[in-house]
Amino acid sequence: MRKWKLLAAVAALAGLGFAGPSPAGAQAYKAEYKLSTVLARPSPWGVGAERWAELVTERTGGRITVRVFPGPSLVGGNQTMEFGALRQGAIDLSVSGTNNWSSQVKELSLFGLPFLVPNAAALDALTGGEVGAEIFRVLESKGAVGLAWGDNGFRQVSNSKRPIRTPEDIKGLKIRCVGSPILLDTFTAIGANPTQMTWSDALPALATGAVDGQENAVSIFVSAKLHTMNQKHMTMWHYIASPLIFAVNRDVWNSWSPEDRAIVKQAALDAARENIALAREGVLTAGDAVLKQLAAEGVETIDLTPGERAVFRKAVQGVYDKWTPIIGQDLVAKAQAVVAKH
Ligand code: X2X
Repeated sequence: MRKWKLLAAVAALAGLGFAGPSPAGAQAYKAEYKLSTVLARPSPWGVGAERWAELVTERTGGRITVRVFPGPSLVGGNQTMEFGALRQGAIDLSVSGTNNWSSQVKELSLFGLPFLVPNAAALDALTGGEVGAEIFRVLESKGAVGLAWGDNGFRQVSNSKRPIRTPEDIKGLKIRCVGSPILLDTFTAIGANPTQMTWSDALPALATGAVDGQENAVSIFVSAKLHTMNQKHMTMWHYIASPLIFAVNRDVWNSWSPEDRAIVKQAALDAARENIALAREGVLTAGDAVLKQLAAEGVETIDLTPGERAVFRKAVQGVYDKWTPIIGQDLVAKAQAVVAKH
């Protein structure tokens, strides 16, 4: 037993010994690593992504130099293609929303189930527990190593036409949705007219009135200045949470020394903590700081009563029936059990 422990210790030390910048026989590091993110600063998402890149570059003394590509320009702006590019190696690292990857990783539509997650504590219990671990195992089997969960905030609905309190109010409104099929089904179920487009196409579509509304987190609404794009009515229905995932291409991850992997992971956790704090600051009800500022810009915020929210929840039951088998019965049941405690 003692001898075994000694051998293990020697092996670990030898491993560290070979972990230098250009060890003989080990895979060479790239001169630069590409990090993809939909959003740049000042959005909390962009802060998380850019901070991760900075911390990794700094803490590895430049052994791993990370360059940020927002937009996400590495996939021609098509955010739904990001996961494929990450697993194939066109992207080395990414900070992405679960919605954006959900058409390529079906389990991620879990977070698209409408009105599943009631509050941030429930979201943290999901991502920090067995559900999050299971999703990271799925990602790894597909070629990406998940290192940390961040947050983009609860997604609210805004529009240029009228206040929304009931499914009747949203009927027929043309709503831009992020590219996740479950969200299109959700908006269709409540009577809206959803249309999917990239974020870069969404902004001119809102500005010109080609679409009436959109669904996004308040922090994104503010950083993109959607109040200057006709968005005067915002309903705080918290219909989905939108966690972020900090991930690395699996081959790239395996090419790094254990020491560097630990640095990259810790940097992801640190950057995610900062991102989460910013994403959740003052954005949940009409009385919160950010929404008061928006009110001064002419944006009317509507808080739904629990009863009003329940009417929407009832209207989307068909989405659960259709999507639970696609996401996986077990995973959905596990998530519902966690949520029930909050
Ligand atoms: O496209 C969006 O709406 C955004 C920026 O929030 C996401 O990528 C999920």
